[in-house]
Amino acid sequence: MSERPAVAIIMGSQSDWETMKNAADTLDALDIDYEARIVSAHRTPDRMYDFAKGARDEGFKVIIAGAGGAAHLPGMVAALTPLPVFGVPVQSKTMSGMDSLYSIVQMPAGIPVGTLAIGRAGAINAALLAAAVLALSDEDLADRLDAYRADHTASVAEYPIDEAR
Ligand code: RP5
Repeated sequence: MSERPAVAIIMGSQSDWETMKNAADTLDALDIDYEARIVSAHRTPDRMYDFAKGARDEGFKVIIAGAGGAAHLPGMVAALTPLPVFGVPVQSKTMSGMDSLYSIVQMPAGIPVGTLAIGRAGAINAALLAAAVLALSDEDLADRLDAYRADHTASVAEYPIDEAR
């Protein structure tokens, strides 16, 4: 039997996938298995409860949860599982994601959600944080993460160029 993925990427809606796919692409680049699921706190609360309660037994080690608007998914899931939860505020149309950010970031003491930036940057960094957590007990992954970071550094030119030319 093949091992279950270590990372779960969950999101409140299909419409969040455009953002959360950036997390998936980053995990792909690091050769980390993941499973992506739509789990809505308010539209599929039973699915959310079952997922969160069973996540550790399913073999997941880290959960990346993206949601927008009244984004209670990451906090609700964090309340139901001991696994680390990284929350990604999805950029909403009405408030540009500030509603999502505030909904996720201000958890009362006792139930943490590691909150990332709004949108694409947050999704990518959530994946990199998940990788860093998993790399603590996986030397091969630690090497891949070092290489990824070295590539990132190498991609930055020392001098700016005039792109209009
Ligand atoms: C939230 O409502 C989702 O996380 C999504 O960001 C937002 C809008 O959802 P849709 O109306 O596009 O399904 O639950």
